[in-house]
Amino acid sequence: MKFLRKADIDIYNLIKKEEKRQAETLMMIPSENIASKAVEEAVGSSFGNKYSEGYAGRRYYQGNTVADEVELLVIDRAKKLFKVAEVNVQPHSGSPANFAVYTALLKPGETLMGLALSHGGHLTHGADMNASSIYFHSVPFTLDNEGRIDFQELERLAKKEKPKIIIAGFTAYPRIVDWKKFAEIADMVGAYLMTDISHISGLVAAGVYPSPVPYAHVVTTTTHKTLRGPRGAMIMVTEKGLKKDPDLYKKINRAIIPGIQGGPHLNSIAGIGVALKEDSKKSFVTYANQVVKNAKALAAELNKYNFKLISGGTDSHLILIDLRNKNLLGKTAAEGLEKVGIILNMNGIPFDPNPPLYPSGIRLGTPGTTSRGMKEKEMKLIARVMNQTINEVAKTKERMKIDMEQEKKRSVRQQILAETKSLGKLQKEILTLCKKFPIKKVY
Ligand code: DSN
Repeated sequence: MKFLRKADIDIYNLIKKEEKRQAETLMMIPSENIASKAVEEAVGSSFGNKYSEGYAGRRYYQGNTVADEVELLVIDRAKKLFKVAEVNVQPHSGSPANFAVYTALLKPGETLMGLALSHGGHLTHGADMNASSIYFHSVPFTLDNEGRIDFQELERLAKKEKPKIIIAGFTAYPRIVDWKKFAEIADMVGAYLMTDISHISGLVAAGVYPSPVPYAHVVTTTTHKTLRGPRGAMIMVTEKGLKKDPDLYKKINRAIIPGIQGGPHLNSIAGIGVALKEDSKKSFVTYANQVVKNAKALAAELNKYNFKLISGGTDSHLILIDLRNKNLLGKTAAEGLEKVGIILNMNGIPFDPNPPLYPSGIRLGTPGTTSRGMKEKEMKLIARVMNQTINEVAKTKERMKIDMEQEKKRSVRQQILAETKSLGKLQKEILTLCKKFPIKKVY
């Protein structure tokens, strides 16, 4: 970064600071990952200078012959990797990708059904305050008491509400989804089945998580999670989708531009292409397998430490923990873990008695640590440090006689963490682990 360093020392220093933060902590937010140097170079390339509204062969501006080549190449790679009929690689990220599908298939006020935000669905799956429920009629479905999708309720609601789209997708669901069951219900009521595989697309590409492609009409995904690419997204149209609606791809393309976006980010598209090539390698299959093995190992250890895992465990990269038996809010636990270098997020749990800003759970995952080469042995260490951290913080809270209402105050949480003296020692353990597994970004 010699040019940046000379031109703008402030931004250069902040980038270096963030690199150091990432190097010295564990990336355990399940939607984050460490893209390769090759991906970074493509994203930083001259493609970022070009405007390319439209699609290959039909651009509004001149100078797009190379843009056409790169976009078609990336589409081709995505089609092959996911075995789909058509792909749009232009969505700037997951939220516009999902909104484009709704724009393509629904008129304002028509009905969509997605997993409730409080049960692990995404904001864009019809959550209150999101455009997906402002402009469309959203009927959420939920999980059962075991933390699994409640297909009986879904079927009952679908028959009653006759949605035009059923969304099978999530940000906090650790289990394998029964795509076939979703398809049966969608087909029963004549709905489009849209699957949002943002979290698991890398696992699907590698064949370590079942593909929804034979069952869905449309599949959306971001490209920066388990897929390990740059920030961006794709909308895939399946053979089944084209059978239901031969104009489906055209409708999706029109919804992206002129519907909701202008020019595509060609530099990100080039980066997605690089990632898709990496994702086609045998080594990526090994990586994706290890992501799941690590998550299962971590879940097993956490169970031993009496953590209450939603659904009891995981089949994927993701773990959701109900912390109520540990007497700590998710926020306090996440902040305490950040102090020791374990970066994860607070999260709502199904039927959470606490409000969304002070939820009862935490969510974590293994894509980032697996990209650094960590395996089951390291997961054991991480589980132990998590357990010690949470126990120590909870003990301090008890000693200070702090109740949950007080715990919601930032200053009180800071006080609890400052009084928990053992965090420094635990942080050193995590730092040593990070140093043993440096971030290389070469896969
Ligand atoms: N923020 C992402 C996640 O963490 O799941 C989804 O947009």
